[in-house]
Amino acid sequence: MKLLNSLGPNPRMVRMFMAEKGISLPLVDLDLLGGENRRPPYTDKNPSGQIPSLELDDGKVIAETVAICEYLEELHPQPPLVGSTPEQRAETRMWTRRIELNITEYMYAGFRFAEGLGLFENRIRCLPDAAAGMKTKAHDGQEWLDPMLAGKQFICGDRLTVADLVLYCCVDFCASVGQPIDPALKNFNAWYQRMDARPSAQQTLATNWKELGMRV
Ligand SMILES: N[C@@H](CCC(=O)N[C@@H](CS)C(=O)NCC(=O)O)C(=O)O
Repeated sequence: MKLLNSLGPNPRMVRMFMAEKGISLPLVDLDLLGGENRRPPYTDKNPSGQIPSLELDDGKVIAETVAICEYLEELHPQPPLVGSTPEQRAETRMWTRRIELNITEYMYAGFRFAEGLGLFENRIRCLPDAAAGMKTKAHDGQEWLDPMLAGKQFICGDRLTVADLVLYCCVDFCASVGQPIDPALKNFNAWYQRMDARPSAQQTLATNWKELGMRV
């Protein structure tokens, strides 16, 4: 089994999940900036043309970060980052979906339609006029989340989960490319600082991120 990997917050999220669990897998690096992910043979494996993917020993390919993490959790249940009871798993999935639908998808679209336009305009349909609105929607989602983080270590209370990793990797990246964290969101900022201090966050950050100008 190997992880098809590259620069970027989504591959970083899976690597951070693996680091938290102590899972080590061979990494195969693809040239995202050069568009290797948008042509065969990669698109024969993952037709969405996005990275990461997990290639199993029998050649099957699992794509989508959260699906990859769920699969890895089934193979390596400890420490649980989805959950060890039906209730915990449901709570994690509820929050992961809320985070993706209300925050991270808007943040990524805001980036792709603005600062990332040069990279994305020939890959996907980009709507530059919508960029500011996407960022506003992302901010609305963060503002909605902020009071619910009060008094909590993590999104699911005292349990670190994949929902935290999805949000952290996106926020950390986007803050470095034009979507700074609003200082008014006190709980959100404190949560971000706690996540950023984790060894897994530091271990998965590209050593040349400053040179690249983005936290990937
Ligand atoms: N929904 C996908 C998103 C993956 C994604 O957006 N990956 C980015 C890297 S962070 C990518 O492949 N970007 C290059 C491209 O889209 O061409 C997932 O969860 O795996």
